[in-house]
Amino acid sequence: MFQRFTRLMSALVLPGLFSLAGPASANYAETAQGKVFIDEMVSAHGYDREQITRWLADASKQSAIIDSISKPAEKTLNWADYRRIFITPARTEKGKAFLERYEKEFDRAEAEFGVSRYVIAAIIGVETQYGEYSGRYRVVDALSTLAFDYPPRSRFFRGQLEQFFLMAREQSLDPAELKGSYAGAMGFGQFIPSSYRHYAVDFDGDGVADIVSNPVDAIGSVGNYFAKHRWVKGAPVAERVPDEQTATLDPALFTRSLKPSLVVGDYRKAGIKPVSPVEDDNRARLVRLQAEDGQQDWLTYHNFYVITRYNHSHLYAMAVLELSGALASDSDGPET
Ligand SMILES: [Ca+2]
Repeated sequence: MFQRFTRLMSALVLPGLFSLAGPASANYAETAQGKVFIDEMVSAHGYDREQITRWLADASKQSAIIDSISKPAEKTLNWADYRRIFITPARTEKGKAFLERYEKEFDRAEAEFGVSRYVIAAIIGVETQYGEYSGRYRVVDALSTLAFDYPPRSRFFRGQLEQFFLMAREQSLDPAELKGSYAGAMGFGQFIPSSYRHYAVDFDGDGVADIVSNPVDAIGSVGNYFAKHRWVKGAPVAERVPDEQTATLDPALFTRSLKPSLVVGDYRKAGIKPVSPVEDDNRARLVRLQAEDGQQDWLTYHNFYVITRYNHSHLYAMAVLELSGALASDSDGPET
């Protein structure tokens, strides 16, 4: 019934009005791309044609999603503005309560994955304020909109839509009900479907890896994500470089790629004196930030790069680093 009603609506509304109207039935099941997608889900993964058609037909195009993905905070803000969003007394206070509440599970995650509890908690804090804001869009709406109505990333999100249906089937979750961010990221740690399938773990032993509503599974899954991306236990993440050490530095030493292309020795030769216990052959990248009180230079190491594997932004990694430090201060737990 709903399907017929939405088809009727889309016939009555001029296509050009969709973007003004916000949510709208795009009837993705009847588009050329949608039909190919349905065929693939049936032939490659054995889905029931009627079922997958129904899910796609019920997906709404959301113009707000396209607006959001077109201007992510990581691309439009400087560090001062970005920091103001994520580093707040409330986020620190709630994080300490979260660490206390799940103390035993954090002990277990540190032992099993070798990842600091403060980093795991900071990721969950930056992503969703410890599960408070894990997304208001239906994932099927978000991923369908981006897969079929956002050409710049359609290939990626079409893949995520496929992964999403597979993940829902594997975890016995209803794809019509799951909610997430505008980019289809779900749960405490905002895993996109492919990450869910690769890195989510059942950390409380109930047989299901549920990172959407189970904070214990989320803690283990973030730890596992970091371990799989080669977090080095106890290694330094980044350190502030005094201004006088970078005042006359060759600009080429501020490398562009998130992946460090130089080593500590290159920076030592240029006059930078790291205080962290790092060897000359350790990978490093010098990053310049626009902070509230002027520019800051940071020498970042391998573990900083690992944080950017979670979200491809050095501002994101800085926020996680600073929040993890705030969570560790005056804490009973060991600083690692
Ligand atoms: Ca579980």
